[in-house]
Amino acid sequence: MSRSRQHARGTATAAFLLALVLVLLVVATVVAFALRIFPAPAPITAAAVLVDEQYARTLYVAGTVFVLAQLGLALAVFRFRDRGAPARFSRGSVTLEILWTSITLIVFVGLAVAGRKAWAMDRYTAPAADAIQIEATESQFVFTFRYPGPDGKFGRLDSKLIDAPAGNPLGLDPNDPNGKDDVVAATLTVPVNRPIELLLRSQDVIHNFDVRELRLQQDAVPGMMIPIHFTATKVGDYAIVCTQLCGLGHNKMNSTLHVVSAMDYSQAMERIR
Ligand SMILES: [Cu+2]
Repeated sequence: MSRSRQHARGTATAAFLLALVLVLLVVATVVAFALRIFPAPAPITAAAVLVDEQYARTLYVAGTVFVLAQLGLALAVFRFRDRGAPARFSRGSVTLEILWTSITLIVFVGLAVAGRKAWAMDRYTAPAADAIQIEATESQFVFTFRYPGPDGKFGRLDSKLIDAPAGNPLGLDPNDPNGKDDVVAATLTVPVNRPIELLLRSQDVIHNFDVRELRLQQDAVPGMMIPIHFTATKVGDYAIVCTQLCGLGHNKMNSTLHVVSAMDYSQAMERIR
């Protein structure tokens, strides 16, 4: 047997094994996603349902491309293996380059267009006129929520008055009548099926407000007041976490979103007042 024949047989095994590993990785990945081993918690807003639909669309498109590309790679690894002949150089194909670049462009623009409603509902649509305004202030490493009270007006804040140990973590000005009825709480309580406008602030570094069930995530930036809005449609307790690495205590920075009935909401407001 000539040396080149031995060589050809040897690379056939190696190429086959490499192609097989690729196919097995693809199968394992598809199975892991199909079985939904780590499912996201059920969405609790109409906007979150749209976000999930967009996620599924993106996953199916990207998943199909992934499977085709990896199987194509496995095929190429085996088919164009070393057969002992000198390698040929190819300059590629301009037609193919134009074709797959155009397809990629169409797919990406198409996905963006399909997801525009989900994005607009969260980001471009103003909150309903009767939305309840609640302020969310983040600091290392706590969330502090403030309700404007019966007058519907937030009192003035003064950073010089901030004194958490003395019970004034936000620096509420005691001389401002608008602030007299403001309610400050460590957790966020909202009535079910009511639009909520959350005003995000930060006292120190960049933090984040994230509730998985709302499919809503927004940074809180010092010096800015960033409004977000949502309407929770399911009573329950949901974790609020900070998803910006904001310091040593970041991993402990969390709070709870209580979505309660209208009656429980007014009772909760009475209790913390
Ligand atoms: Cu944080």
